[in-house]
Amino acid sequence: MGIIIILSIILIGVVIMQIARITEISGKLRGEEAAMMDSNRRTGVYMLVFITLFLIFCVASALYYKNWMLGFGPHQSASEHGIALDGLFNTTLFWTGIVFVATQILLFWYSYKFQYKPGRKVKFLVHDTNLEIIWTALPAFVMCFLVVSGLKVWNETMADTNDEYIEIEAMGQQFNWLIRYPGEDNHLGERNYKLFTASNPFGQDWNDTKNHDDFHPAEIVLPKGKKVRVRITAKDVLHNFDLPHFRVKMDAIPGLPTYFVFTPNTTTEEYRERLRTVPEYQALSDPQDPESPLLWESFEYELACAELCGKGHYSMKRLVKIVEQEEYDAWVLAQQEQAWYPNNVKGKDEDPFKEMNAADQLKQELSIRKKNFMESVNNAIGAENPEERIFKLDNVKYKTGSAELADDSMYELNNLVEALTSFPKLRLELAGHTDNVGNPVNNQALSQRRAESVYNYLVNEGSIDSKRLKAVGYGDTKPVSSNDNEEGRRQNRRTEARITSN
Ligand SMILES: [Cu+2]
Repeated sequence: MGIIIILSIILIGVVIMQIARITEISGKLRGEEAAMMDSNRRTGVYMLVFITLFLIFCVASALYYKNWMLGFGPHQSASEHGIALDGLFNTTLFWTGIVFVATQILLFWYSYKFQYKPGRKVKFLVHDTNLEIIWTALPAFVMCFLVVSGLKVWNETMADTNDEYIEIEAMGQQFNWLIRYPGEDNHLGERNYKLFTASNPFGQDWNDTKNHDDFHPAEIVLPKGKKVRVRITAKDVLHNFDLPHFRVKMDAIPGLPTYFVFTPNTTTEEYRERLRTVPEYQALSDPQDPESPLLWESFEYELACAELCGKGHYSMKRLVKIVEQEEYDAWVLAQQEQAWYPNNVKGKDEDPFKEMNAADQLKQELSIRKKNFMESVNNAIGAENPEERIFKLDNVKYKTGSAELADDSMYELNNLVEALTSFPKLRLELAGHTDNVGNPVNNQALSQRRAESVYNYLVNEGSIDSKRLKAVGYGDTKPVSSNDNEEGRRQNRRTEARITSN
């Protein structure tokens, strides 16, 4: 393809050269001056034809593509400041457009009008002060007007007001955008570039607890009508945070955080509604698939990178959704589950709160166990059927082959002490059971001694009246599950409390 294009260009060059030579030779035959005038007139006419076609093409293409262009037709800005910004662009386009059209027409018209004619003399204009004043003052005035109104819009847009806002962070890297939301506390935590690792893509400082609820969603979701401040940073090279539909565009510079403040004022759904009646958006979103939604139905806002930052630049796209406040709140709640710290850092080596967290976790687990245990005690007390007036001491464990209580059995035994204290009339039979592995006599003896260990703990450590308790060892005589597999045997080795009266 490339070779064909190059060959065509060379060929066209050769053709033009040949035509020029033929004109030259024919000129010699007809007389120089007549030939030159003839050629001038023809060139002048060509110029007029060209500028006419060119201007028609400019206007026609603008009309043809108007429904795709941001700032026109359905593509009004989806943010508040964007409307002022579009106005600015339109004003600039209006003035520069007048100058553009006028200069182009004059340029080409003059080349026709002032072509060589025998006897015509050039008029020399040495100096004209009035003319100088006019062509200096006029552009200066227009420029001042454009620059001042531009500064006004810029200052209003970028003003860091005291209004309430949602702050999010976007960090560009080759080749994607990392997004960070502040989580429940509404504050983004501290970060430091020295902390970048594979498991810490933002370099968040986990010592700062404000980081603990920050989450990193795959897409940007924002509520309609709320002010948003985006912190814009870059990890490696220059990127550019570009939300074209919101007229938000700002460089992301490594080492120099920038920001942009904007207020989305159109939800994704509302924007689709705008495109609904536009003929250009009635086509299939996937021309190969007749089932695919129409273009207006599948419209989505997007975040792009507007800086040529490397080979994968084109892939730096993120979905942006603008929703109503309630939907946003629900989304934040769901994303909160996936907060980075609890899912990727907590309890790991890089977690500065590792030990504290481990203690917290045990505490939490014990409180759940306690709640479940008390529930089973209450159920057993409330039950009519004698077979249901039993609760298991699942978390009472013994050292292997011995009746000595394992260290963490005390948590459940203390719960049992509490239950016995709050139900002073409660009397229990403490029943030890084993699986059928080994000698039945030994099993019976072991289960008896294990039941007695529990009995002793309750009486000695819990100060429970010994008359309320009785320890019985049943050995392997009362299995609750099959002894043929490990899971069944595990269920059979157990200690239970049977309510004898209450
Ligand atoms: Cu980029």
